[in-house]
Amino acid sequence: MTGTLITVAPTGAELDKADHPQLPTTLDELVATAVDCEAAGASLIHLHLRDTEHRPTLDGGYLRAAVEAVRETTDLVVQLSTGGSVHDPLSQRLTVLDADPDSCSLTCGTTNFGDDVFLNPWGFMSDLYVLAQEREVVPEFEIFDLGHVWSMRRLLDRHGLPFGGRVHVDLVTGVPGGMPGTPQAVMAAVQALPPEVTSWSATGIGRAHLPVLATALAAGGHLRVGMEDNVMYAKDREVSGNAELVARAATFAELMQRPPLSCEETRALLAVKDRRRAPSL
Ligand code: KMH
Ligand code: ZN
Repeated sequence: MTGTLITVAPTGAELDKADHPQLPTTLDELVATAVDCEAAGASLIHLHLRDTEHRPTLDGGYLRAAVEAVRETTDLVVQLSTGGSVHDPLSQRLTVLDADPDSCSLTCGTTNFGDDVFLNPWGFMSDLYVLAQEREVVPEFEIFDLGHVWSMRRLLDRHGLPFGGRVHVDLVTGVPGGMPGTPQAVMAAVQALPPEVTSWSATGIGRAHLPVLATALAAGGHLRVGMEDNVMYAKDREVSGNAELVARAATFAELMQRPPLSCEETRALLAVKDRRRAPSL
């Protein structure tokens, strides 16, 4: 069994800065979070951007600035969300790849998302997948429900393997409308994954956070943590920041004899293209 890829999803598109002042929403806060989380054991960062009013944005200027700043200050694999917020139009979600990330999320189907709908019709998934192949960006297949596994199968059948040839899946459990954050749901999805899958991680939203983390570690999966998915460290105690969640995940991983992967190991695991600037002599 290998070490553990720890992804941090520090911000998301759903929480309000006013309710969670420690949520990293400015570029400076994002960079500081990225640096702290890398030191704590993360090797991949899943980014959503916020504008000057701390509202979710897919504006290319914000996306590019964040990709460049995180790449400049850390060795983390930089993944941009193409999910955005439930209010973002599909056409704008496709423009995310213009910011030249190492990786992008690719959700494998429409799902109810609380009172909203997170829209991912087949045509959008298919266009995004082919665009990622053309731009040499490694997709992370986001599975919110069991049926999404079959949509991923359909993408692979129709378009072949992603750039780099590795197939990395993230099971997002506990969204109201998706599969529950239980060991049983995680294992049902894992057992349904096609043979092309080379690695998988899992996250549990809210109180599913720890049970899903423990299940993934025990079953040979990798971890995703962060304030996008969970803001509670314990009952009645909110997290001080993202690094605290990464540090706890790293401790669990160490205890399970699957220590955190370095950024270089994660780059190899996912076969991302190296877009970092060569150091000047
Ligand atoms: N914010 C959610 C509607 C992704 O990043 O690709 C979608 C999401 C998934 O967070
Ligand atoms: Zn996201």
